Amino acid sequence: MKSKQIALTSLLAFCATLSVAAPDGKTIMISGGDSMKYTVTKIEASPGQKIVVVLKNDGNMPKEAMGHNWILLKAGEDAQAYANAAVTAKAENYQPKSLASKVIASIGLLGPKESGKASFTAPTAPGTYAYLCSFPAHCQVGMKGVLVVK
Ligand SMILES: [Cu+2]
Repeated sequence: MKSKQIALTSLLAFCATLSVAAPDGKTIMISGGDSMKYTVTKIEASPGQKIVVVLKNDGNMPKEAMGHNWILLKAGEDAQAYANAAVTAKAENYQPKSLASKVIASIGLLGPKESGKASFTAPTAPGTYAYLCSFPAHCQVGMKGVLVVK
C-alpha cells in the first residue's frame, strides 16, 4: 500500500516536471517551395499537446504546376499510399473527401506566397504520424515528414 502511494507521488512529480518541460501549445512554421521539400520534416509533441502548423508556399511557380498542401495522417496510415490515392482528385485539390477518415488535420492547397494554418490536438497515443504534400509527385520526391508524439 505504502509503495503504491510512493509510486503515485513520484508519478505526480514526474508529470509536474513534464508539464514544465512541455508548454501548453506550440506553433510550427513550415515552408515549402519550388524544390518540393518542407523546411520541417519532424515535429515533436507531447500526447494531447495543442499544435498550430503554419505552412507557407515560398515558391514562385503557379499553383496549378507547383501547389503545396499539408496533410497529417492518422496512426498507421502511409504517406505515399495517401498520395497515390489522391493523385486523381485534382477537382478536390488532391485532398478527396473519400480519404477524409485517414486525416487528423490539414492545410489546403496553396499557391505561391500563400500561407495556411491548421490547429489541432496531437494524438494521445505515442507514436509516429506521417504528413505529406499530396500534390502529384511531391510526396514521392520527399515532400513529407513525421509528427512524433512521445
Ligand atoms: Cu508540394
